[in-house]
Amino acid sequence: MKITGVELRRISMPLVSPFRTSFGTEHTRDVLLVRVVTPEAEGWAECVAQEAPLYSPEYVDGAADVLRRFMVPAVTALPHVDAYAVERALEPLKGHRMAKAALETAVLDAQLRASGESFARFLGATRDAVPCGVSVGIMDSIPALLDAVGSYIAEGYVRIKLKIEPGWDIEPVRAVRERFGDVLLQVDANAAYTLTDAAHLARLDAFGLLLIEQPLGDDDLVQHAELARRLKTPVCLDESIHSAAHAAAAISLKSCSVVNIKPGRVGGYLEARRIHDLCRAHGIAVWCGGMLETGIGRAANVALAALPGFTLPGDTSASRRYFAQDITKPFELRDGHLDVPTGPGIGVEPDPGVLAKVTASTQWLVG
Ligand code: OSB
Ligand code: MG
Repeated sequence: MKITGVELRRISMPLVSPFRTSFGTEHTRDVLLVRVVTPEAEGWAECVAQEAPLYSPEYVDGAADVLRRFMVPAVTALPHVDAYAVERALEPLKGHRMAKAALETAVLDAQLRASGESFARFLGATRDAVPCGVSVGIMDSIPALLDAVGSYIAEGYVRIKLKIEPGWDIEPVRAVRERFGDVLLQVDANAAYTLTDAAHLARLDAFGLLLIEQPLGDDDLVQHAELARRLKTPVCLDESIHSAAHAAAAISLKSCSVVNIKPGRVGGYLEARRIHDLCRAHGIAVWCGGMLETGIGRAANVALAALPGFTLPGDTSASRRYFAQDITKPFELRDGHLDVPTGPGIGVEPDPGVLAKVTASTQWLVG
């Protein structure tokens, strides 16, 4: 396969409600889509970088820039391209894993559409539907939070994740536990605490949480290991795990007992699968995180979440949790699960009419 050209497309997707975390509030997803064209097939992917570098150092304008200047030229120069060749060609470029993941995933989609194989089959999925959780943002009040959680539970979500930060932690968790009984419940701090908060975070032990996600800083693997010794609640890492090497370090240091795998954060589905394999071999549970993806990113995540080591429900929620209108056929919850796409590649495509309506700009890069 040889690449004819690559399209970078920016779309603007209003969220159905603002999403507040310890690092900021999002109202609209400003998404970069990558379309790879080859004589055999086209491939689509979504870059998960956000508008501002608050969750990670990457941001969407930066991702578009590094793709345009360095990554697309490196890949269009290859005589034979597949996802592994893209990974090797981009390896000398430091960082920018979300940008790399988008290009590698678009090529993987094209390659699999050409061969007629689904993402799920390529990755080694063992299930045809995955149980879904939902990530619930920080709210203005406890009653507003209880309303939101109540409607998600009514829709069928099998696990609730509450975003926390200092000043919004013990009381919201207590209120959700009291109102909704033994629902599967976990929290995500997005790096809002330090090790000096250990005694405070240990107060969460009383609520039987599945896990606490990324309580400390991105670079704090050693401090997470110390915190994990002081908490009964299992520690899960998100921001700290950039690659399989980081996962190996976290496992050796005992920094966590659970890993949130986001393919964008780790540079793509090939690396995401390696982290899954490594964690599975070491008895570390994994689950599939999310970055408020459209149907394009969600389709591939749902395929990944169907691998055998994904033993906890993911943040792979239905389209309507994010958008009034998705750019693909919407993902809908069925008995708390999403069906794993079975068609070639990611198994879904953007609706041209919807895509035209949400597109802010396009750029065509020729090899
Ligand atoms: O930390 O998991 C996170 C969204 C954007 C950035 C970081 C995170 C999140 C979520 C939402 O928690 C997950 C989703 O529903 O896609
Ligand atoms: Mg997280």
